[in-house]
Amino acid sequence: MGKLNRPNTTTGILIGLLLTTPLIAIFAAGDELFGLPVIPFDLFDWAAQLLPGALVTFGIDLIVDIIHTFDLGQTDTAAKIGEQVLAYGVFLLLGVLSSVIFFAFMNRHYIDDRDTPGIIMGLLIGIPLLLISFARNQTATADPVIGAAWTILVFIGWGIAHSRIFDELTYLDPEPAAADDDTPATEQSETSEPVPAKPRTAVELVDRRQFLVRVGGAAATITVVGAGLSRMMAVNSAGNDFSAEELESRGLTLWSAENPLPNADDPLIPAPGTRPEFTPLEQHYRIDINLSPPVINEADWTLRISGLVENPMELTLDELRNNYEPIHEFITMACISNPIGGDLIGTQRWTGLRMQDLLADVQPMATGTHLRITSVDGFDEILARSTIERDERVMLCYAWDGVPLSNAHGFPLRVYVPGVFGMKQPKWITEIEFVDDWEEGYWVRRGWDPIATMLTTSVIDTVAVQDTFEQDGQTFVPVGGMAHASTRGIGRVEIRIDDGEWQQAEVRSPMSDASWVLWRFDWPFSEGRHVFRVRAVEANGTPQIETVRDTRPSGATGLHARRFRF
Ligand SMILES: Nc1nc2c(c(=O)[nH]1)N[C@H]1C(S)=C(S)[C@@H](COP(=O)(O)O)O[C@H]1N2
Ligand SMILES: [Mo]
Repeated sequence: MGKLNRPNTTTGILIGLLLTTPLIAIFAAGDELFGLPVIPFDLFDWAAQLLPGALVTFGIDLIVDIIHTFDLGQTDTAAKIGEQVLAYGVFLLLGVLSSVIFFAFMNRHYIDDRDTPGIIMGLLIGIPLLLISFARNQTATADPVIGAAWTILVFIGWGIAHSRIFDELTYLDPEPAAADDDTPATEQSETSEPVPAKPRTAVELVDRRQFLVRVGGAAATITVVGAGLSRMMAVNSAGNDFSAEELESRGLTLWSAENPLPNADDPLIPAPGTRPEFTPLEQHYRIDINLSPPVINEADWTLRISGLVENPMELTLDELRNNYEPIHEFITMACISNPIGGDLIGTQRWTGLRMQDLLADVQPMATGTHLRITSVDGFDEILARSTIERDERVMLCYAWDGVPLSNAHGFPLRVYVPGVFGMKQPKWITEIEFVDDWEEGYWVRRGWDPIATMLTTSVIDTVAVQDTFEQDGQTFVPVGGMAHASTRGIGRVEIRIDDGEWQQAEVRSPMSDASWVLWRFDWPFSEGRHVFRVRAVEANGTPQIETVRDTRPSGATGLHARRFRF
């Protein structure tokens, strides 16, 4: 009689990779095509919330640092892609582990049924992951029952594939083992009981390698098709912004497409290569705790205002838009994780209602001193009532650049609090509860600054050596960039070349008292190596902090410098 073939650990790993890779592609395609849950993302987001805050923060810092150091493109996009790859990697590892355990189990227990073990395996893995997905997912737009059925079916299919592959690989080989058989004879003695297997006729026998190649081919096909479908769809549904076609189909027009900026008549022309003064929606950075942005259906959404108030309210988006006077403000927002010179900063025109107006309607009790704001993704922040009473700019915002917020930026409603970093400005809010004490918000519990005052910063965007001009026999190079002192306002911007004096740059007027300014300095060209430094001085004369300090816990400080050789 021939020898007994059983899949070894290496085969288990190989099969695990071959079966779990297409599984990922299937989930990605299901998301893009039908708004079905992406189990690997839900698992990752769920695990990230359970892990100690310090570890998560460390991970985020590390990703931002790596992107910045190696200049891997726009930080937020690169970071999300990095996180998604990590999420897929973790899922793949889990899948491979499951396969190895499955084959090890099957090798040791004889089960006289082909598909049942696989179905059981699919359920054992699928059901806990489905529960995690229920607890965590906010991206799926499909009916939850359909999402659940889909998830379970996909895992059962994955399990059955394991069973059938095991069945194919386990047979009594009528020939003596080939020399290059990758199941070494010694492996067999590891098991205590021999596993009976169906003898196969020569015709039924498929060469094992050939069989694995076939499985691999099928896996690759599913993966490529799934990934291709996701890519095709992702272009339309990234949720990061509205494409021109989507705007048109919804009858929307960007405010900026039809209106000049409030400082449009400022004569100072920015140096070529300076960032856009008004950040286009699709270029605005995105930072949040979700792998893909939550998707909220407007019809299912209300803002609930509860707690220590005389008049609790529940408002629809239409009521928020129509019952309160809309206000507009040009706002520069930055992430506390933005390194010096980083791209996690942008300026947009925010539209919403004054929180002061809302306060007048809900009538907080004397004891209701703080607002606990919660979001659909589990994010929360606390806001002092006195901040709202002091500053009429505190806003509940529902539009950017004249169109509804996109999913990525907090549809349907987000908060704006002047003077503080983005971590204090929840997106996708659902509830405001008046409470009688301050408490830590989401990122504060994870070790970041409880106040998170936005710091003064200045950046050199360009030393435009391609755009020199002559004046009085001297060649000048336009140098330009941005400076921002939050709501404190920029007093002046200064440039220093090498060890020279600090010299004043020309500064454009700001778009608002909350926006950045663009500056320009025409540098008298000289050959050689040069270091350019920039610093901002606030309106009241306070200079930008020069001490080099990392983003954690209160935001980065230090001066931006760029080196050039001409
Ligand atoms: N619900 C929710 N709101 C959130 C966050 C989040 O993770 N969840 N991240 C905050 C952080 S850290 C920043 S920097 C800003 C970024 O807003 P943007 O993505 O629209 O630029 O959103 C803030 N609001
Ligand atoms: Mo942030």
